[in-house]
Amino acid sequence: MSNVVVVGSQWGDEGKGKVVDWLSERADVVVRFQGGHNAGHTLVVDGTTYKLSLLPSGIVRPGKLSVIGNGVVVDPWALADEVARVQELGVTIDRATLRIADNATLILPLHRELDAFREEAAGAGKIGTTKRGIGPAYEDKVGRRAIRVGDLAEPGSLRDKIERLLVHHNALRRGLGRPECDAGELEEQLLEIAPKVLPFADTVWNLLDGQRRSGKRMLFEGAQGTLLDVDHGTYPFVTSSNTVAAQAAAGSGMGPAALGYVLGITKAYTTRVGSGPFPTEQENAVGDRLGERGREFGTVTGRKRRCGWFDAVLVRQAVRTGGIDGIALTKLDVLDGFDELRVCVEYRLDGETIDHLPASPSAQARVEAVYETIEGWQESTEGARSWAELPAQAVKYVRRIEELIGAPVALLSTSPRREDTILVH
Ligand code: 2SA
Ligand code: MG
Repeated sequence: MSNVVVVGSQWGDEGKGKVVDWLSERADVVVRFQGGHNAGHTLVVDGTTYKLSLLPSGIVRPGKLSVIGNGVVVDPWALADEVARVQELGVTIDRATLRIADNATLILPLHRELDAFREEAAGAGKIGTTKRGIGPAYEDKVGRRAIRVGDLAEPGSLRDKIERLLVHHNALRRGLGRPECDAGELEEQLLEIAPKVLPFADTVWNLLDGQRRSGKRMLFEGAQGTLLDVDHGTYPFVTSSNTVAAQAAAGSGMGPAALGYVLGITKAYTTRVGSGPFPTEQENAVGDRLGERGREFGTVTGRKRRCGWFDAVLVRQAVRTGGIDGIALTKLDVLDGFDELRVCVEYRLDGETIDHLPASPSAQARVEAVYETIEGWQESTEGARSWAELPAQAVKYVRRIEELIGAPVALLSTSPRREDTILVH
């Protein structure tokens, strides 16, 4: 197996956790390269359920190295909590199993607060963020005033960095009518949490380069999905990082040639949490049924997900912008028992037919899905472990999706259990 990058090809929650876990068994190193604890991956291993947010999925498997790359935004308190929670389930987490890039940006309490203040102030125009402080932390990174993991190891200069950061934030907070932050208090908080983070800090690009040279197999674990990418997604209703596969290189400090196969995790229908355009959304019995059968609630925030038909236009766009070589199709069993299924094959915009989602937010909100109807199947596909076990109509549905998106289905997942995975090619 070459190295593999796993990305979501829709709006996140495609079932990446299970596929990453399946692949991590075959990898030596598992690397996260963007996002933070806004991600939520549920893994079921030997009957134990692990809910991971920030830690790479490799952490639950003995003998794997898990790496949090420079492209990730790290909330040190969330990290410490998650490490403690996973350790309680019997997992060993130490420097042999976890490393964190010393040049990764920290999420601070003021970022979480700012995220919440802004969402509250935005009313109906809110993004529907996870309120983890992700956006504000990335803003500070790009604004060149962030506190980074490695800064915790230099207590002598920490105060200066905090004061520089607070010039910006306190002006912002005054403008929002919120109390200012105290530099001394933040310094104290950071020095207190530092011993929980610094044991894992490392020069990750160098470590990964060495791992690669010694032939170790790497799995790059994406969070969220292509339509939430800050450039290629449904801007401004996106997250604040690049979620496409190319970010695996920049967000870990490896060259693009290190990435290998790009696997796009794709749900057999479509869901989205938070606000923003969703052309195939079904605010009706169909959407309710997909949500109930698919148990569509967020791992991290427990929010109910919006549900709709499969949108081949969006996934085709994700295949192209992300360089997706093949997809893992998940949750096909949720479609069992429908008389008819619909798949969006193109859009209508102001009387014209278009084959992609335009960049303009107002155009995105106006596009209408054009559907093709495919006959459903009444048999259960849940737990199918071979192609031959699938009803003929289910095979037809999968084949039509491949044709429409221009990428092959490499894996088919037919239940949350890792054994229920069909390797197609
Ligand atoms: P943010 O917090 O700034 O990243 O939010 C911006 C938008 O990105 C969406 N977003 C997500 N969408 C789906 N799943 C996500 N992760 C968790 C999960 C979600 C949860 O995997 O289950 O538990 O609710 C995720 N993270 C960010 C978010 O909804 C905004 O639209
Ligand atoms: Mg998720």
